Amino acid sequence: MNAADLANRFRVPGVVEFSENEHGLVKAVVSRGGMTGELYLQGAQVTAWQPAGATPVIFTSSHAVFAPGKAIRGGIPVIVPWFGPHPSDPKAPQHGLARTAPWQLDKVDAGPDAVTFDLSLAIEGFAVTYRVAFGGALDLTLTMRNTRAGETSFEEALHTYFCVSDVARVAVSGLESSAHIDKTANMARIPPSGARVTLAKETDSVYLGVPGGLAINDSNAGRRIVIDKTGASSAIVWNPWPEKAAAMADLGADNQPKFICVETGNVADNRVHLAPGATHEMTTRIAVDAG
Ligand code: TA6
Repeated sequence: MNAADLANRFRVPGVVEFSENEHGLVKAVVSRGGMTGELYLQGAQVTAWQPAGATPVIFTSSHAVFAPGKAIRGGIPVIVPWFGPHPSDPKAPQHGLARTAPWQLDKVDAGPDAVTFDLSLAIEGFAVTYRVAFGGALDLTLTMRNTRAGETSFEEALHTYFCVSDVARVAVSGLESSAHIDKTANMARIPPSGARVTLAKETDSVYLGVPGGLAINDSNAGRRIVIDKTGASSAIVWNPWPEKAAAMADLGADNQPKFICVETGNVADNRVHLAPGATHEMTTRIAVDAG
């Protein structure tokens, strides 16, 4: 549907508005009581969220391309049903099919605590539903239902880009007891460090069996970004560092220090197995405090 059709069905004057760019990409723009947010229908991709009285929390590259079929660099890409390269098809797109697909918007509810969007997508034997609630926190719920006649499995991640003062000066807590796969070191398996995660070089780490919530401690900015999760056993920490960022036309070295990806999901050893008709739910809640 185009912006006009969506507005006819879902617009909430002054709270939820729809617009369309020159390439026909449609987004919802949310604003209420000082909180603002953005959601593109392509990929059901959140590209902005800023709670009232805070600076932006969700990062989107200033060089991002907003065009049909092109993954938007930043925000919260929804990664299903595989993470990274396809396990067997080298021609399949990296990070699954959902993040460039046209999702269906099913409902918008401007409730007392949040402005909530319900979206859905059918891909490769899965019925996917995704709820995004923009409020004092950002609440995300991703549900996968197996519509095949047999058992299946999948990987998933909410590939969230967070605004930070300087990626070299933040520390991620909540991963101290988890081993990780180091994708910059030929997929080496690294035992738990017992310490918060700091970045001093290109970092691409897939943490497995992550027990609880996470936090991005940005003392330089005087804030902490708190990431609570349910149904998600993996966490991925990524920043390409300047040299690789410079080679990414939709990122660039200028954007590189300003974000960290701390992603929540179920990947690699934590992939999810589903019986026919079964569903799996994953939630992520993002909030900020003074740290
Ligand atoms: O989540 C980290 C990662 O898998 C990195 O390996 C890097 O490829 C990043 O995702 C971005 O992937 P993209 O396909 O969006 O360029």
